Amino acid sequence: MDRDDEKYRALSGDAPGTLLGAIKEKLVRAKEKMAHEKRHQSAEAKPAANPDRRPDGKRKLPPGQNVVKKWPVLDLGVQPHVPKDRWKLTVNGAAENPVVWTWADFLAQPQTDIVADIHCVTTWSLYDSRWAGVKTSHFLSVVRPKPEARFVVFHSHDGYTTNVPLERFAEPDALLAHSWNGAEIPREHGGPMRIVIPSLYFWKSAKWVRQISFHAEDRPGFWELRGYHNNGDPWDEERYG
Ligand SMILES: Nc1nc2c(c(=O)[nH]1)N[C@H]1C(S)=C(S)[C@@H](COP(=O)(O)O)O[C@H]1N2
Ligand SMILES: [Mo]
Repeated sequence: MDRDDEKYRALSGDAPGTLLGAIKEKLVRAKEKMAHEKRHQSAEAKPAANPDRRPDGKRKLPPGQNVVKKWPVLDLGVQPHVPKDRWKLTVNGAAENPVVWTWADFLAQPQTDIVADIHCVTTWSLYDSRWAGVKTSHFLSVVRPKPEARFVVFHSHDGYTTNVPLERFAEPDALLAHSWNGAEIPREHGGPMRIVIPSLYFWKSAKWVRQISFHAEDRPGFWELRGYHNNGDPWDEERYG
């Protein structure tokens, strides 16, 4: 087993039959290299870079970001097809009520809309997406993390994982989302269900989610193991570790 194989094994300690083997290794390598070289890091804060303000008066564009009008697609080279009638969301780890939801269960939960900006670590930002789905705060009220649970890991159908502290996951504008701007989230953007955590760089918003795990200890995910920052707050420009 060579070094790369070992890395993938290490990361895919979950789903047998994920599509990791099909990942575009070159692409992963290139992004990993960028992370190590700390590309895209702005030399200094740019207070006057964009005059746009949020409703609360704060700047709308985090440091080092550029606004795009078209929504880019980023993945590991595979875009899993997950039919809704076979979709399942499994909760495990430190939770009092580790549910398994079908699509019908998911849609039977209270539904919420939020409007938020997307900030990708590769420096694009997309303003004003309207997402619909189930608030993470509602989800948490159902699954009830145990007192020791402090971190959340998302596991996706393409083998991707990413980690967030429980309190970031619980933020009031974070969603388990199924719709974007009035239509179902397209497959390439993570449909039928993806996570949306607007306060963090978009790599923390896992697409094609199949499992949500609660842990007492932090467990870095796919990009966090490859040089991305563990927290990923765009306002603090936490791009690379
Ligand atoms: N399952 C999965 N989720 C993922 C990724 C991925 O490769 N697989 N890429 C992440 C990264 S790096 C980004 S920037 C966003 C891209 O989402 P988009 O393609 O909808 O723009 O998804 C994040 N979630
Ligand atoms: Mo990204």
